[in-house]
Amino acid sequence: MRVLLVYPPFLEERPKDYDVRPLPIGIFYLAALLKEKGYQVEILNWYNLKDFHLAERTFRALRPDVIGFSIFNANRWGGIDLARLAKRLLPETKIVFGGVGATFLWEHLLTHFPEIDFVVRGEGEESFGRLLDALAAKAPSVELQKLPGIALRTESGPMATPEADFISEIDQLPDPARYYTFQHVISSRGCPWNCVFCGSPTFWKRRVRFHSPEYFVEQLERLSRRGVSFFYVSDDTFTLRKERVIRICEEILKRGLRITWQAISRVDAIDEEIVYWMRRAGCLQISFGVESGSEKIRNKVLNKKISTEAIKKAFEICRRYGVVPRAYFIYGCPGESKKTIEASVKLIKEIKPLSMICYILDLYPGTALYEEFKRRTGATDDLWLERIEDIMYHETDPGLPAERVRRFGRRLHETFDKNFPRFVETLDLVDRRELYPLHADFLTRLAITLRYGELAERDIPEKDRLAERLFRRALKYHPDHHAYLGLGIIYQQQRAFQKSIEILEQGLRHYPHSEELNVCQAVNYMQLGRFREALEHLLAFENSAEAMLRAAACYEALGNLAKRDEYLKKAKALGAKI
Ligand code: B12
Ligand code: SF4
Repeated sequence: MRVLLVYPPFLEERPKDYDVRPLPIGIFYLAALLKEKGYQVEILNWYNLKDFHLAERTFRALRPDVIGFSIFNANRWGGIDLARLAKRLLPETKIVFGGVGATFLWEHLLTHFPEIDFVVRGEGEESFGRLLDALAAKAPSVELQKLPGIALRTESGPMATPEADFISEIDQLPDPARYYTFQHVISSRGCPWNCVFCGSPTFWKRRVRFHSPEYFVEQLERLSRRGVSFFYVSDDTFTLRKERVIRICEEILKRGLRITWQAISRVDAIDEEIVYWMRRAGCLQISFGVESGSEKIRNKVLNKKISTEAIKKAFEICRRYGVVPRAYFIYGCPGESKKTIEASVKLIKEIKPLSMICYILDLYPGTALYEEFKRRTGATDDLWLERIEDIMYHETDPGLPAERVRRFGRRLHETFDKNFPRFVETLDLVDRRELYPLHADFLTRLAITLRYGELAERDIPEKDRLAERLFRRALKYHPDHHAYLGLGIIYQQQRAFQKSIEILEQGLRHYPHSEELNVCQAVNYMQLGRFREALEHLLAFENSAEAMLRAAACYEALGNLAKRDEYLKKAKALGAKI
């Protein structure tokens, strides 16, 4: 049987699509299991599909027996539109919706959209596997109605079968890294807490199941052998079990994996020892849901259950160990006011995050907040018949006009941007010798993020001066290659060529064969008209189109046209566009 798994397009186009581009992790788990069961599986990441003719051609060419759509709230319509198209072209093909966006809206979806045949509710592997087996065996509807964990249409209307049990040992699932390459990974499923805005408690029923450190690190190793060197560890709370996290980190170090990664945690689920091990094993950033500076909003309204003290402590630990603490804030909450936003502003200034993301509170089916909204307003799931991605809480609260909420958002962002230089200048890294190279790496990365990464677009004052100081500070800990290069480039851009030459000379003492340092140095000499010295830094890099091109320019300046042509030819052979 041929199965097509599709991640359908989102309704709205985003200026930055890094949040929606990655395929949901679950798709890889599903596909790996189906492959091992002998099904032919194909995955299509159509998160930004615009041309439905492409979908039409694909459906016609592949003629899948089953198409499974992975649904979030925001790509629900993309799934419905594609399902409609598929059903028109291939009426015999069974359409299955799964994922968090389908699980809680199964009744709505089956009631209003005849093109959807089944919804798989909750954890997908076993339920989908059983459904496919039954479809392959052409089981009649009465048999299908006995399969746990699904919903389907019967003569009397949509019905859900009893809930399926969770897979007891998730290590038994085939490792998707055997078949696929991906960057988002999870080492556990579920979260014991119960925040009202989050789908996890209802979806995973507050039970947490863990992959063993061996399973997880084996997966990382498989992926890293295929060239993945950075991972998003996307567990709801990666650090739930301290001993396990430390074992994972030790295993990464034991296997000598040269990887970096980031993780999600809670402020009350980390301590110094965990952060120390995570840093040593390549962790660059830990994200924490801080949500609000107002205790009332955080703990009463959102039910986050974390204290201000715990927040401060977690951020302090990360800052001392050279791990970027990222703060997630939510605004536009019930009871939000200037006062509560000022409480967030105060907290931001105190905890000094080095990265911050602010979301407007959304209402997702499956969350306690969404249920409360339905009770409060009498709304029903029919509201999803409108072509909208989601509903923001403030749209349901006359006390919170949109413009006011936007102002709140601006205030939070401005606070972060304006204070960021101080957040960086006050970093006080823990004095442990074995961490020195990592400290240098941390400071260098911060500087690079300021100049080229997510912070480059923010309105942070005096970014270049800050970056320069960070690079300099990094070099006090360790002769970091990128810090030398970063400084060399900054001075070069300031046209302080002699200064740039001096710092790059220092770098070249440690990394004489570095192409980047040598080419950057050559550029300095070229700018000063010292072409022979520039050539000394270029000629060794016979495999670099850029070095060969610059060498040709040097020869031209020196009047040696034969050599110029020789090097132009070399550059061309290496792919340089001349
Ligand atoms: C990691 C994560 C991310 C990562 C995505 C990593 C990735 N590639 O998956 C990032 C940071 C990119 C992200 C982004 C966003 N996320 Co997110 N994210 C999560 C998180 C914390 C974990 C998801 C996860 O890995 N689960 C574990 C795996 C095994 O489960 P799964 O992928 O859901 O798949 C299983 C089942 O759902 C099902 N299944 C899935 N697809 C299909 C398809 C078929 C055919 C079948 C049969 C079954 C099936 O079977 C799978 C295996 O058991 C969840 C919370 C949670 N705990 O679920 C929120 C969550 C999914 N995210 C959420 C949101 C809102 C977003 C954003 C829209 C945020 C934003 N404002 O921009 C974006 C965009 C959506 C997107 N592409 O993910 C919401 C979704 C709410 C909703 N109903 O739509 C959640 C539930 C959190 C919440 N607020 O409640 N997210
Ligand atoms: S927001 Fe985080 S801590 Fe709260 S229930 Fe969701 S995953 Fe757990």
